[in-house]
Amino acid sequence: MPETELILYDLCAADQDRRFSPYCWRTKLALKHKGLAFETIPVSFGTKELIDFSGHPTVPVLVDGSKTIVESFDIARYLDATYPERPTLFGDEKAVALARFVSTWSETSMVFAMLPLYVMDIYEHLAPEDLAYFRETREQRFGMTLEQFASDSVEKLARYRRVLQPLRALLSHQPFISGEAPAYADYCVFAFFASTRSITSCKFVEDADAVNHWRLRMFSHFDGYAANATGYPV
Ligand SMILES: N[C@@H](CCC(=O)N[C@@H](CS)C(=O)NCC(=O)O)C(=O)O
Repeated sequence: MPETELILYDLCAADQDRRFSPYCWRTKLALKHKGLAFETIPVSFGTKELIDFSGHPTVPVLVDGSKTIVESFDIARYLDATYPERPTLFGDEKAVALARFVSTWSETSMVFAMLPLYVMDIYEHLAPEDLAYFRETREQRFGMTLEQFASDSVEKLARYRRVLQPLRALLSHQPFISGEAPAYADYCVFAFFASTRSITSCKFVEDADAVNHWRLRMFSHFDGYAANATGYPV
């Protein structure tokens, strides 16, 4: 029987191999965890009409045969429900609730502290035709220019590292967020490190930090899947 083949629409920079969407990284890592074969189709801000068929404005968009699934957390839930015979991404329903908290923490508190540190790196890696869209939409979101948002980077890096304290404390006790082995909560957070590596050499954490040790474990997971993607040195 042929392996299941799923299709993922994945955000790319000017260089189509640089995949910088953390939410798409969550889905790629979830698919690897399930052991499902998949192909990615690069989508840039300027070619977003490629996902018009989904009726949804953001990637990831996953196509599984006749089904189209959107929103990274919903995709992970879908994969566990549809492929229950493969390794679970969550475990039981209580673990889903906890993973949802981790997901929300990472895409609010953590990313708002992290984004000023790499927003200009995104900008510098985009295709010329995507620059105006990115600047306009993000400046509207931030309520200031990209340059203002990215200013005071030394102070902002220190603040970001303080925001990581709950993660640091957890990873001082156990190798992964999910315990002895990584699962979806790990992918939710690590996705931001995997995605930023495609556009910046900044590692965001100090070498001795427990978060860095976990980050390196995650990069080497799945035979170095994330480490082998196009990007700066791990
Ligand atoms: N809540 C969504 C967030 C997805 C998202 O924000 N994707 C961004 C890329 S990282 C996107 O597609 N942006 C399109 C745009 O800004 O036009 C999820 O979890 O899937």
